[in-house]
Amino acid sequence: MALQAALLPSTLSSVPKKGSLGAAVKDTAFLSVPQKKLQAASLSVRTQVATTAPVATPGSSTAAKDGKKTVREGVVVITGASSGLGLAAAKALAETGKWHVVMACRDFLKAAKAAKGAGMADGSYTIMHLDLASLDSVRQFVDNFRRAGMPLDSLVCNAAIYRPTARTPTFTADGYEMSVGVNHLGHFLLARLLLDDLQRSDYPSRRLIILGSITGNTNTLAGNIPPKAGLGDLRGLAGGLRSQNGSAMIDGSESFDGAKAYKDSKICNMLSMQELHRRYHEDTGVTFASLYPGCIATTGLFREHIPLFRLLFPPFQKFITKGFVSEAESGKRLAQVVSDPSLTKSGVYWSWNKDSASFENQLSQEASDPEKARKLWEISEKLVGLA
Ligand code: LMG
Ligand code: NDP
Ligand code: PMR
Repeated sequence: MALQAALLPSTLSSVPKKGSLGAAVKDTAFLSVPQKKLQAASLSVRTQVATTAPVATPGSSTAAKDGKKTVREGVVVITGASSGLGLAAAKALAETGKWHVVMACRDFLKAAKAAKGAGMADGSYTIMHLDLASLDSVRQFVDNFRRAGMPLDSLVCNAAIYRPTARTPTFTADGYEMSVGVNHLGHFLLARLLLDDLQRSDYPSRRLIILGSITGNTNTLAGNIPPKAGLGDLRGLAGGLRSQNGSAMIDGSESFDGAKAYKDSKICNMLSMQELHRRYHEDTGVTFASLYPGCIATTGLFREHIPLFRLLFPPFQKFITKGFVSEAESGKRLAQVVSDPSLTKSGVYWSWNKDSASFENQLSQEASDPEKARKLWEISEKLVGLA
């Protein structure tokens, strides 16, 4: 991690100055990073990652020569863009030429390889280090992002881990159970901090998107496959999700279940999106959304599942449940939630039907319980040091 963090400024320094953007870049804050440090670091990764500052200063974007308003290139931050859905969405957005993608990833070199492997054009993305298993890293990411001088027009909280067979918990740097720590708490802090940046953006439609899932919703068949999600009265979370003198499970149960911890974290994601909507949509105009992109049975999410599962799960979803979607298709769906002008409604949990048309889906009772959302918000604020 230290190596990746050290490499970070180099991506900023190796910006190819394309066309008029180059001049704009000079005015932005990010060149205020000490030059010596930049030069030293840039040598090592210049060939791996090329980045470009996508826009001039915020607010300078809409005047065109013919008097018509044109929308400037947007900037979207996607967490966990080094594989699966995040990578596919990063590619889909970058390919439109309308978005510069900030890939917020824990493994810098893996992300660089993934972007190249996916054929993403140099200059269409920037990789920045973010390890959601550390609240310090989240804060550092926010600092680094701000120092880079880019506006923030859309944030996608996509990264996740799933530990389906784990019977004992592992913990984040801050001592919280890993699945909820990464999938919910890390993103909760990130979203809260970057909300200011979204608010400052002059982009026509600013969005904050948090991935949900069908398996966290008990109003579906998939949500009824054991172990079922359920936050109970949040006593385990309130106790700090630690094993000693408490529980690593949100509902306070004594035994740890990695599959349930993941599904619980997805309820947290969906509740957080709605609480953000209630607290901030009206005042900020930011659109808050969640989604179930379909069952992307081939991603790295299942890397820790037993081999038999990994073998049978894709054909099972393809031919039996018909819930399967390819990574490319799921990437298009997420890209739609980021940028489609028709998906501006806030507080919505999006899903897609058999014809790949988006619709507003219903969340389970628990995943839409405002009282639980408020309680979750208050406890999470304490755990991440915001209250
Ligand atoms: C559990 O294990 C862990 O134990 C638990 O701790 C937790 O981690 C949990 O939620 C996570 O996972 C996972 C899994 C092991 O256990 C189960 O899911 C139990 C159910 C398995 C029973 C399968 C019954 C299937 C019923 C579907 C209907 C079948 C009809 C078959 C007809 C065939 C038609 C040609 O399970 C596994 O490892 C494998 C589970 C994978 C999904 C089940 C796949 C079953 C069918 C296989 C079909 C293959 C597709 C062929 C497609 C041909 C199409 C023409
Ligand atoms: P992948 O495992 O392919 O991608 C997850 C990403 O999260 C990876 O880039 C991974 O990084 C990153 N990540 C994991 N831990 C951390 C961390 N501590 N800090 C920063 N990044 C981290 O899974 P998917 O693409 O399938 O999942 C993406 C999202 O989609 C998740 O939110 C998941 O819940 C959701 N989802 C997935 C479904 C599916 O069927 N696959 C269905 C419904 C929702 P690295 O590459 O370094 O491992
Ligand atoms: Mg599930 C009816 C359709 C359906 C859908 C859309 C999913 C999605 N699943 C469905 C049905 C079933 N699944 C059935 C009938 C079974 C029993 C065989 C089943 C089993 C199953 C397992 C063991 N399914 C799983 C697992 C996992 O380990 C995955 C999981 O729970 O991850 C948390 C999973 C999933 N099924 C899905 C989706 C989208 C997942 C994984 C991803 C997620 O929610 O993020």
